Amino acid sequence: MSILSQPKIVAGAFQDAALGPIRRKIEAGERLTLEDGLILYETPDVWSVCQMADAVRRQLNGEVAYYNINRHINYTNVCALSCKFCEFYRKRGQDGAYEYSIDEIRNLTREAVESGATEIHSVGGLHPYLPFSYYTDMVAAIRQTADEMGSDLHAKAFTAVEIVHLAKIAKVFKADDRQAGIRWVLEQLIDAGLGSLPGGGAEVFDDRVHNETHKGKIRSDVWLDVHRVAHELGLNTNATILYGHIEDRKERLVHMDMLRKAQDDALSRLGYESDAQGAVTLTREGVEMPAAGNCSKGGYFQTIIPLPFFPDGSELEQLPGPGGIENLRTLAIARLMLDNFPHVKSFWIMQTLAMTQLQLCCGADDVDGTVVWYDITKVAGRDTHQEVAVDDLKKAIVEAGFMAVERDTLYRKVERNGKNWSVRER
Ligand code: V47
Repeated sequence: MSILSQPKIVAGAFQDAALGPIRRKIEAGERLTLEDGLILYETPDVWSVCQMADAVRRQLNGEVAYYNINRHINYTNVCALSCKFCEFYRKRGQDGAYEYSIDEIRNLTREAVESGATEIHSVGGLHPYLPFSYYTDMVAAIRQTADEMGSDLHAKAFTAVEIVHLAKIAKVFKADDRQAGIRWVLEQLIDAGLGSLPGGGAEVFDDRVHNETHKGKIRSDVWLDVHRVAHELGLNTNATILYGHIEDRKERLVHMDMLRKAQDDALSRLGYESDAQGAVTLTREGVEMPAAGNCSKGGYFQTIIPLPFFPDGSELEQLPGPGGIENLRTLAIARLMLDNFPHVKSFWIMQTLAMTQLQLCCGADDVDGTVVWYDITKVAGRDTHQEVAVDDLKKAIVEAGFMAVERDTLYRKVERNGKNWSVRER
Protein backbone atom coordinates (compact mmCIF):
# COMPACT_ATOMS: atom_id res chain seq x y z
CA MET A 1 0.00 0.00 0.00
CA SER A 2 1.28 3.48 -0.83
CA ILE A 3 2.70 5.33 2.15
CA LEU A 4 0.54 8.29 1.21
CA SER A 5 -2.74 6.44 0.76
CA GLN A 6 -3.94 6.91 4.31
CA PRO A 7 -3.57 10.58 5.08
CA LYS A 8 -3.67 11.47 8.75
CA ILE A 9 -4.23 15.10 7.95
CA VAL A 10 -6.96 15.94 5.47
CA ALA A 11 -5.61 18.28 2.79
CA GLY A 12 -6.68 21.87 3.45
CA ALA A 13 -8.63 24.19 1.19
CA PHE A 14 -5.59 24.87 -1.03
CA GLN A 15 -4.71 22.38 -3.71
CA ASP A 16 -1.50 22.96 -5.62
CA ALA A 17 -0.85 20.88 -8.74
CA ALA A 18 2.89 21.55 -8.41
CA LEU A 19 2.92 19.14 -5.44
CA GLY A 20 1.88 16.14 -7.57
CA PRO A 21 5.32 15.29 -9.03
CA ILE A 22 6.90 15.77 -5.59
CA ARG A 23 4.39 13.40 -4.04
CA ARG A 24 5.25 10.79 -6.70
CA LYS A 25 9.00 11.13 -5.99
CA ILE A 26 8.40 10.71 -2.27
CA GLU A 27 6.32 7.60 -2.87
CA ALA A 28 9.14 6.15 -5.01
CA GLY A 29 11.77 6.97 -2.36
CA GLU A 30 13.51 9.38 -4.75
CA ARG A 31 15.57 12.30 -3.57
CA LEU A 32 13.98 15.76 -3.79
CA THR A 33 15.88 18.54 -5.55
CA LEU A 34 16.43 22.10 -4.30
CA GLU A 35 13.74 23.20 -6.78
CA ASP A 36 11.32 20.73 -5.17
CA GLY A 37 12.27 22.19 -1.80
CA LEU A 38 11.44 25.70 -3.02
CA ILE A 39 8.03 24.53 -4.25
CA LEU A 40 7.39 23.02 -0.80
CA TYR A 41 8.35 26.35 0.78
CA GLU A 42 6.25 28.43 -1.58
CA THR A 43 3.07 26.41 -1.90
CA PRO A 44 0.07 27.85 -0.06
CA ASP A 45 -0.96 24.24 0.59
CA VAL A 46 1.18 23.86 3.69
CA TRP A 47 -1.01 21.05 5.06
CA SER A 48 -0.15 18.81 2.12
CA VAL A 49 3.54 19.44 2.83
CA CYS A 50 2.93 18.45 6.47
CA GLN A 51 0.91 15.42 5.39
CA MET A 52 3.73 14.17 3.13
CA ALA A 53 6.27 14.69 5.93
CA ASP A 54 4.01 12.78 8.31
CA ALA A 55 3.80 9.89 5.86
CA VAL A 56 7.60 9.70 5.53
CA ARG A 57 7.99 9.93 9.29
CA ARG A 58 5.53 7.03 9.74
CA GLN A 59 7.33 5.01 7.08
CA LEU A 60 10.63 5.40 8.99
CA ASN A 61 9.47 5.41 12.60
CA GLY A 62 5.93 4.01 12.60
CA GLU A 63 3.64 5.08 15.42
CA VAL A 64 6.56 5.71 17.78
CA ALA A 65 7.59 9.13 19.07
CA TYR A 66 10.77 9.15 21.12
CA TYR A 67 11.62 11.24 24.15
CA ASN A 68 14.58 11.26 26.51
CA ILE A 69 15.30 12.14 30.11
CA ASN A 70 18.31 14.42 30.07
CA ARG A 71 20.08 17.41 31.55
CA HIS A 72 21.56 20.20 29.48
CA ILE A 73 24.62 21.83 31.00
CA ASN A 74 25.87 25.13 29.56
CA TYR A 75 29.26 25.05 31.31
CA THR A 76 30.30 28.61 30.44
CA ASN A 77 28.80 31.63 28.68
CA VAL A 78 32.21 33.27 28.22
CA CYS A 79 32.85 33.33 24.50
CA ALA A 80 35.53 34.72 22.22
CA LEU A 81 32.91 35.08 19.48
CA SER A 82 30.10 37.65 19.24
CA CYS A 83 27.51 36.01 16.98
CA LYS A 84 24.74 38.46 16.18
CA PHE A 85 21.92 35.97 16.79
CA CYS A 86 23.23 34.95 20.22
CA GLU A 87 22.08 36.51 23.50
CA PHE A 88 23.93 33.94 25.59
CA TYR A 89 27.56 35.03 25.31
CA ARG A 90 29.39 37.32 27.74
CA LYS A 91 32.94 38.60 27.78
CA ARG A 92 35.18 37.59 30.67
CA GLY A 93 34.61 39.87 33.68
CA GLN A 94 31.33 41.17 32.26
CA ASP A 95 28.24 41.07 34.49
CA GLY A 96 26.70 37.62 34.43
CA ALA A 97 29.76 35.86 32.96
CA TYR A 98 30.27 32.41 34.49
CA GLU A 99 32.13 29.14 34.14
CA TYR A 100 31.48 25.95 36.09
CA SER A 101 34.25 24.25 38.03
CA ILE A 102 34.75 20.52 37.55
CA ASP A 103 33.28 20.05 41.05
CA GLU A 104 30.13 21.86 39.95
CA ILE A 105 29.96 19.58 36.88
CA ARG A 106 30.23 16.59 39.26
CA ASN A 107 27.37 17.93 41.39
CA LEU A 108 25.18 18.51 38.35
CA THR A 109 25.96 15.00 37.14
CA ARG A 110 25.03 13.57 40.54
CA GLU A 111 21.68 15.42 40.39
CA ALA A 112 21.12 14.17 36.85
CA VAL A 113 21.78 10.54 37.84
CA GLU A 114 19.55 10.92 40.91
CA SER A 115 16.74 12.13 38.67
CA GLY A 116 17.13 9.06 36.42
CA ALA A 117 18.61 10.93 33.42
CA THR A 118 20.21 8.90 30.63
CA GLU A 119 22.16 11.80 29.12
CA ILE A 120 24.13 14.94 29.90
CA HIS A 121 24.25 17.33 26.97
CA SER A 122 27.07 19.80 27.69
CA VAL A 123 27.98 22.75 25.47
CA GLY A 124 29.33 26.25 26.10
CA GLY A 125 30.97 29.36 24.70
CA LEU A 126 34.50 29.45 23.30
CA HIS A 127 36.23 30.30 26.56
CA PRO A 128 39.58 31.95 25.78
CA TYR A 129 41.41 30.89 28.97
CA LEU A 130 40.30 27.43 30.11
CA PRO A 131 43.03 24.84 29.40
CA PHE A 132 42.51 21.76 27.22
CA SER A 133 42.59 19.55 30.34
CA TYR A 134 39.38 21.28 31.60
CA TYR A 135 37.42 19.63 28.78
CA THR A 136 38.81 16.11 29.17
CA ASP A 137 38.38 16.50 32.96
CA MET A 138 34.75 17.55 32.42
CA VAL A 139 33.93 14.47 30.37
CA ALA A 140 35.85 12.20 32.77
CA ALA A 141 34.04 13.79 35.75
CA ILE A 142 30.64 13.13 34.15
CA ARG A 143 31.47 9.53 33.35
CA GLN A 144 33.25 8.75 36.65
CA THR A 145 30.47 10.27 38.76
CA ALA A 146 27.91 8.25 36.84
CA ASP A 147 29.99 5.05 37.11
CA GLU A 148 30.33 5.50 40.89
CA MET A 149 26.55 5.75 41.07
CA GLY A 150 26.04 2.66 38.88
CA SER A 151 24.63 4.63 35.94
CA ASP A 152 25.43 4.34 32.20
CA LEU A 153 24.68 8.06 31.76
CA HIS A 154 25.85 9.17 28.32
CA ALA A 155 28.16 12.18 27.88
CA LYS A 156 27.16 14.08 24.75
CA ALA A 157 29.27 17.19 24.59
CA PHE A 158 30.83 19.97 22.52
CA THR A 159 29.65 21.30 19.19
CA ALA A 160 31.95 21.14 16.17
CA VAL A 161 32.79 24.78 16.92
CA GLU A 162 34.08 23.87 20.38
CA ILE A 163 36.02 20.87 19.03
CA VAL A 164 37.97 23.18 16.69
CA HIS A 165 38.48 25.66 19.55
CA LEU A 166 39.91 22.80 21.65
CA ALA A 167 42.25 21.83 18.81
CA LYS A 168 43.49 25.42 18.76
CA ILE A 169 43.99 25.52 22.56
CA ALA A 170 45.89 22.23 22.37
CA LYS A 171 47.90 23.71 19.47
CA VAL A 172 47.15 20.78 17.18
CA PHE A 173 44.98 22.62 14.65
CA LYS A 174 46.73 23.06 11.31
CA ALA A 175 44.95 24.85 8.46
CA ASP A 176 46.62 22.57 5.86
CA ASP A 177 45.61 19.35 7.68
CA ARG A 178 42.51 20.21 9.70
CA GLN A 179 41.32 16.68 10.14
CA ALA A 180 44.48 15.52 11.96
CA GLY A 181 44.03 18.03 14.82
CA ILE A 182 40.29 17.35 15.01
CA ARG A 183 40.97 13.61 15.16
CA TRP A 184 43.49 14.06 17.98
CA VAL A 185 41.02 16.11 20.06
CA LEU A 186 38.18 13.65 19.52
CA GLU A 187 40.42 10.72 20.45
CA GLN A 188 41.36 12.41 23.75
CA LEU A 189 37.70 13.11 24.51
CA ILE A 190 36.63 9.57 23.59
CA ASP A 191 39.34 8.23 25.93
CA ALA A 192 37.86 10.42 28.68
CA GLY A 193 34.37 8.99 28.02
CA LEU A 194 32.71 11.12 25.31
CA GLY A 195 29.82 9.19 23.72
CA SER A 196 28.56 11.43 20.90
CA LEU A 197 28.52 14.98 19.50
CA PRO A 198 25.50 17.31 19.57
CA GLY A 199 24.48 19.15 16.43
CA GLY A 200 24.93 22.79 17.44
CA GLY A 201 27.00 25.49 15.80
CA ALA A 202 25.97 24.66 12.23
CA GLU A 203 23.76 27.80 11.89
CA VAL A 204 23.28 28.19 8.11
CA PHE A 205 25.93 26.80 5.75
CA ASP A 206 26.31 29.89 3.63
CA ASP A 207 29.19 32.38 3.36
CA ARG A 208 26.95 35.46 3.11
CA VAL A 209 25.02 34.49 6.25
CA HIS A 210 28.28 33.53 7.94
CA ASN A 211 29.89 36.88 7.19
CA GLU A 212 26.86 38.86 8.31
CA THR A 213 25.87 37.01 11.48
CA HIS A 214 28.63 34.78 12.82
CA LYS A 215 31.92 35.85 11.30
CA GLY A 216 34.85 34.29 13.14
CA LYS A 217 33.01 31.04 13.75
CA ILE A 218 34.05 27.97 11.74
CA ARG A 219 32.58 27.75 8.24
CA SER A 220 30.54 24.89 6.85
CA ASP A 221 33.54 22.94 5.47
CA VAL A 222 35.18 22.82 8.91
CA TRP A 223 31.88 21.96 10.70
CA LEU A 224 31.40 19.09 8.26
CA ASP A 225 35.04 17.97 8.73
CA VAL A 226 34.49 17.61 12.49
CA HIS A 227 31.41 15.47 11.99
CA ARG A 228 33.11 13.40 9.31
CA VAL A 229 36.06 12.60 11.58
CA ALA A 230 33.66 11.85 14.47
CA HIS A 231 31.78 9.43 12.20
CA GLU A 232 35.03 7.80 11.10
CA LEU A 233 35.89 7.27 14.77
CA GLY A 234 32.53 5.54 15.29
CA LEU A 235 30.70 8.38 17.05
CA ASN A 236 27.13 9.22 16.15
CA THR A 237 26.37 12.92 15.87
CA ASN A 238 23.43 15.27 15.37
CA ALA A 239 22.89 18.29 13.12
CA THR A 240 21.01 21.58 13.45
CA ILE A 241 19.87 24.46 11.30
CA LEU A 242 19.23 27.85 12.90
CA TYR A 243 16.59 29.47 10.68
CA GLY A 244 14.37 32.53 10.62
CA HIS A 245 16.91 35.38 10.83
CA ILE A 246 18.66 36.88 7.77
CA GLU A 247 18.91 33.73 5.66
CA ASP A 248 16.51 33.03 2.82
CA ARG A 249 14.70 29.78 2.15
CA LYS A 250 17.04 28.73 -0.68
CA GLU A 251 19.98 29.04 1.74
CA ARG A 252 18.17 26.76 4.20
CA LEU A 253 17.68 24.18 1.44
CA VAL A 254 21.36 24.33 0.43
CA HIS A 255 22.23 23.71 4.11
CA MET A 256 19.96 20.64 4.14
CA ASP A 257 21.50 19.40 0.89
CA MET A 258 25.03 19.69 2.32
CA LEU A 259 23.99 17.70 5.37
CA ARG A 260 22.39 14.93 3.35
CA LYS A 261 25.51 14.65 1.15
CA ALA A 262 27.62 14.28 4.29
CA GLN A 263 25.18 11.60 5.46
CA ASP A 264 25.45 9.82 2.07
CA ASP A 265 29.19 9.46 2.81
CA ALA A 266 28.59 8.28 6.39
CA LEU A 267 26.03 5.67 5.36
CA SER A 268 28.22 4.49 2.46
CA ARG A 269 31.00 3.83 4.97
CA LEU A 270 28.47 1.65 6.83
CA GLY A 271 27.88 -0.40 3.68
CA TYR A 272 24.75 1.27 2.28
CA GLU A 273 24.53 1.29 -1.52
CA SER A 274 24.20 4.64 -3.23
CA ASP A 275 22.33 5.35 -6.47
CA ALA A 276 23.93 6.67 -9.66
CA GLN A 277 23.95 10.21 -8.19
CA GLY A 278 25.69 9.02 -5.00
CA ALA A 279 22.50 9.35 -2.95
CA VAL A 280 21.65 6.92 -0.16
CA THR A 281 18.00 7.29 0.82
CA LEU A 282 16.37 5.52 3.75
CA THR A 283 12.94 6.06 2.19
CA ARG A 284 13.47 3.60 -0.68
CA GLU A 285 11.54 0.36 -0.27
CA GLY A 286 13.54 -2.36 1.50
CA VAL A 287 16.24 -0.02 2.88
CA GLU A 288 16.76 -0.54 6.61
CA MET A 289 17.34 2.16 9.17
CA PRO A 290 20.91 2.18 10.55
CA ALA A 291 21.19 0.20 13.79
CA ALA A 292 20.86 2.28 16.95
CA GLY A 293 24.00 2.66 19.08
CA ASN A 294 27.62 3.51 18.32
CA CYS A 295 29.32 1.18 15.87
CA SER A 296 33.00 0.44 15.32
CA LYS A 297 32.36 0.48 11.55
CA GLY A 298 31.44 4.15 11.72
CA GLY A 299 28.99 6.69 12.94
CA TYR A 300 26.32 8.75 11.18
CA PHE A 301 23.95 11.68 11.70
CA GLN A 302 21.08 10.50 13.87
CA THR A 303 18.82 13.49 13.73
CA ILE A 304 18.25 16.98 12.36
CA ILE A 305 17.02 19.58 14.83
CA PRO A 306 15.53 22.69 13.19
CA LEU A 307 16.08 25.61 15.62
CA PRO A 308 13.85 28.68 15.17
CA PHE A 309 15.67 31.97 15.75
CA PHE A 310 14.83 33.74 19.03
CA PRO A 311 15.49 37.47 18.55
CA ASP A 312 15.14 38.64 22.18
CA GLY A 313 18.32 40.12 23.63
CA SER A 314 20.40 39.45 20.50
CA GLU A 315 21.94 41.99 18.13
CA LEU A 316 19.24 40.98 15.63
CA GLU A 317 16.46 41.78 18.08
CA GLN A 318 14.70 43.98 15.48
CA LEU A 319 13.86 40.88 13.43
CA PRO A 320 10.53 39.18 14.11
CA GLY A 321 11.74 35.54 14.18
CA PRO A 322 9.79 32.78 12.42
CA GLY A 323 6.06 32.29 13.02
CA GLY A 324 4.22 29.06 13.81
CA ILE A 325 3.43 28.07 10.21
CA GLU A 326 7.04 28.68 9.17
CA ASN A 327 8.18 26.47 12.06
CA LEU A 328 5.85 23.67 10.99
CA ARG A 329 6.75 24.02 7.33
CA THR A 330 10.51 24.10 7.93
CA LEU A 331 10.42 20.99 10.08
CA ALA A 332 8.23 19.18 7.52
CA ILE A 333 10.57 20.18 4.69
CA ALA A 334 13.60 19.03 6.71
CA ARG A 335 11.88 15.62 7.04
CA LEU A 336 11.26 15.48 3.28
CA MET A 337 14.65 16.75 2.09
CA LEU A 338 16.77 14.81 4.58
CA ASP A 339 15.69 11.41 3.27
CA ASN A 340 18.74 9.75 4.83
CA PHE A 341 18.35 11.09 8.38
CA PRO A 342 16.67 8.50 10.60
CA HIS A 343 15.14 11.07 12.96
CA VAL A 344 13.81 14.62 13.15
CA LYS A 345 13.84 16.19 16.58
CA SER A 346 11.60 18.91 17.93
CA PHE A 347 13.44 20.82 20.67
CA TRP A 348 10.46 21.96 22.74
CA ILE A 349 12.55 24.51 24.65
CA MET A 350 12.83 26.57 21.47
CA GLN A 351 9.53 25.50 19.88
CA THR A 352 7.27 25.40 23.01
CA LEU A 353 5.61 22.11 23.97
CA ALA A 354 2.42 23.08 22.12
CA MET A 355 4.32 23.62 18.85
CA THR A 356 6.23 20.38 19.44
CA GLN A 357 2.91 18.52 19.55
CA LEU A 358 1.98 19.95 16.15
CA GLN A 359 5.44 19.14 14.79
CA LEU A 360 4.96 15.51 15.85
CA CYS A 361 2.07 15.47 13.37
CA CYS A 362 4.21 17.07 10.63
CA GLY A 363 7.42 15.02 10.46
CA ALA A 364 9.03 14.99 13.92
CA ASP A 365 9.48 11.64 15.66
CA ASP A 366 11.53 12.77 18.65
CA VAL A 367 11.24 15.25 21.52
CA ASP A 368 14.21 16.57 23.51
CA GLY A 369 13.83 16.14 26.53
CA THR A 370 13.34 16.90 30.24
CA VAL A 371 16.21 19.43 29.92
CA VAL A 372 15.98 21.22 33.35
CA TRP A 373 18.44 24.12 32.91
CA TYR A 374 18.85 25.87 29.61
CA ASP A 375 20.64 29.18 29.20
CA ILE A 376 21.05 29.70 25.47
CA THR A 377 17.47 30.78 24.73
CA LYS A 378 14.51 31.43 27.01
CA VAL A 379 10.86 31.26 26.08
CA ALA A 380 9.40 34.67 27.06
CA GLY A 381 8.88 35.07 30.78
CA ARG A 382 10.91 32.03 31.81
CA ASP A 383 14.19 31.93 33.72
CA THR A 384 16.88 29.39 32.90
CA HIS A 385 15.06 26.66 34.82
CA GLN A 386 13.08 25.07 32.01
CA GLU A 387 11.91 21.64 33.00
CA VAL A 388 9.11 19.49 31.79
CA ALA A 389 7.95 16.49 33.79
CA VAL A 390 8.22 13.11 32.10
CA ASP A 391 4.46 12.60 32.44
CA ASP A 392 3.80 15.91 30.66
CA LEU A 393 6.13 14.94 27.82
CA LYS A 394 4.45 11.56 27.46
CA LYS A 395 1.00 13.14 27.62
CA ALA A 396 1.93 15.61 24.88
CA ILE A 397 3.13 12.75 22.66
CA VAL A 398 0.07 10.55 23.26
CA GLU A 399 -2.28 13.49 22.70
CA ALA A 400 -0.59 13.98 19.31
CA GLY A 401 -1.53 10.40 18.45
CA PHE A 402 1.77 8.56 18.96
CA MET A 403 3.20 5.90 21.23
CA ALA A 404 5.70 7.51 23.63
CA VAL A 405 8.94 5.50 23.78
CA GLU A 406 11.87 6.51 25.96
CA ARG A 407 15.22 6.34 24.16
CA ASP A 408 18.82 6.84 25.17
CA THR A 409 21.13 9.26 23.31
CA LEU A 410 21.84 6.62 20.64
CA TYR A 411 18.15 5.84 20.05
CA ARG A 412 18.15 2.53 21.91
CA LYS A 413 14.94 1.79 23.77
CA VAL A 414 15.20 2.35 27.51
CA GLU A 415 13.80 -0.14 30.05
CA ARG A 416 12.98 1.84 33.16
CA ASN A 417 12.20 0.99 36.72
CA GLY A 418 11.81 4.33 38.51
CA LYS A 419 15.19 6.07 38.53
CA ASN A 420 16.97 2.88 37.38
CA TRP A 421 17.24 2.17 33.69
CA SER A 422 19.04 0.06 31.13
CA VAL A 423 19.03 -0.20 27.34
CA ARG A 424 18.02 -3.19 25.30
CA GLU A 425 21.01 -4.50 23.41
CA ARG A 426 21.25 -3.58 19.73
O1 V47 B 1 24.51 26.14 18.39
C1 V47 B 1 22.01 30.34 19.44
C2 V47 B 1 21.51 28.03 18.51
C3 V47 B 1 22.32 26.10 19.34
C4 V47 B 1 20.07 31.23 19.26
O2 V47 B 1 22.24 17.92 19.21
C5 V47 B 1 19.97 29.91 18.87
O3 V47 B 1 20.59 16.97 20.23
C6 V47 B 1 17.74 30.16 18.42
O4 V47 B 1 22.43 22.90 19.13
N1 V47 B 1 17.77 31.46 18.76
C7 V47 B 1 22.39 25.23 20.60
N2 V47 B 1 18.82 29.36 18.45
C8 V47 B 1 21.25 24.23 20.68
C9 V47 B 1 21.56 22.96 19.96
C10 V47 B 1 20.80 21.73 20.29
C11 V47 B 1 19.62 21.80 20.99
C12 V47 B 1 18.94 20.62 21.31
C13 V47 B 1 19.44 19.38 20.94
C14 V47 B 1 20.63 19.33 20.23
C15 V47 B 1 21.20 17.99 19.86
C16 V47 B 1 21.32 20.50 19.88
O5 V47 B 1 21.33 27.09 19.53
C17 V47 B 1 23.52 26.89 18.97
C18 V47 B 1 22.93 27.88 18.00
O6 V47 B 1 22.85 27.34 16.72
N3 V47 B 1 21.20 29.40 18.97
N4 V47 B 1 21.33 31.48 19.63
C19 V47 B 1 18.88 32.04 19.19
N5 V47 B 1 18.90 33.33 19.53
